Amino acid sequence: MAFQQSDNMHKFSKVLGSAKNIIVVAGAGLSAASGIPTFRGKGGMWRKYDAISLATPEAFKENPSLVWQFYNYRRESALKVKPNAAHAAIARFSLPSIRQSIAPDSKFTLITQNVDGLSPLALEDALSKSTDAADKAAQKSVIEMHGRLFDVQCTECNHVEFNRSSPICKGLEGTEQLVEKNAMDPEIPFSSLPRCSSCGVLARPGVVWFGESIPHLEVIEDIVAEADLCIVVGTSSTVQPAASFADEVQEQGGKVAVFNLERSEGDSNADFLFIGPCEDLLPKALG
Ligand code: BJW
Ligand code: ZN
Repeated sequence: MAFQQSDNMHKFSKVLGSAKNIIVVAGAGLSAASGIPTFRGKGGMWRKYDAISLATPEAFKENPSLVWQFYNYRRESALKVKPNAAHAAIARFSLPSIRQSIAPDSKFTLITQNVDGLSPLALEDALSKSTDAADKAAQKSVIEMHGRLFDVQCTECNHVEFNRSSPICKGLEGTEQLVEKNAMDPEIPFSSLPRCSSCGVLARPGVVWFGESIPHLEVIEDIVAEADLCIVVGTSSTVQPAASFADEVQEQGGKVAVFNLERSEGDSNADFLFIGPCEDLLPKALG
């Protein structure tokens, strides 16, 4: 029989209900309704800023001052926003007590490419509202595969510190306005940039740049290899290796459902395609 894609939420619920190993692969669209710009679409960051000069290890070597201003700006923006209904729907679904009635005896992992920390915050919030012991005991179900904006990582000893202070250091205070105008100061001295709290040398943002390997990719690959349902949310599916996870799940006989505001790379192969804002669709799909 020819492949038939569906946009039927009732049929999706049936597949969800019988899935045993569910993954959500998320991208910037998940946080769009919180007010965090995406990378590639209309108003996307890579339309205003040059990714190669800001999100590669070479760029940081060349000019850590520019790169730190960009990430300071991103940190300050992320500190001002809250998880939205899509983060909340995923977080609730990740709780065993809730999932049990929707997809009995299933395992769940959110693999997010986002570095904004909103999914872990939504999970904390969902957990704080639960009184169920199984929820409290459950393993953390969020993997932030491209790192975290609030991790500060030493360039020498690799010490990583989770740091949500604002400003991150005196030297970057107020530089957000320069970034807004795309007029960053190329000459903030090294000595005024964030330092490692353990050994004192220059630190870098704890995110994964182009050309860098994904930390613990083998753990992620094992989870993907077990999945029988891959729910792809708000990603253009253009950045590897995350862009391949859906195909891998389908190749091993699993189903794929894509939730995106617009058509995205490879979505014609998905078993389910739901076009619209994920903050509206996910609470219905996972509720
Ligand atoms: C909504 C919505 C709403 C809006 N509701 N939807 C194989 C082939 C070719 C190249 C490679 C390859 N393997 C590796 C590479 C190189 C590279 C790569 O993939 N390049 C491609 C561009 C071709 N990958 C890497 O370098 C990765 N490393 C790696 O694989 O190591 C091994 C290796 C290295 C080199 C060669 C070979 C192997 C690392 C990638 C790191 C990506 N880093 C960034 C920056 C992180 C820090 C930061 O935030 O600054 O990660 S780039 C940026 O893109 C960020 C994102 O996580 C990532 C993905 O973007 P995302 O989330 O998809 O956002 P958008 O904007 O593209 O899409 C948003 C979507 O949301 C749109 O579709 C909207 O429609 C939708 N949307 N509102 C629902 N309300
Ligand atoms: Zn150090």
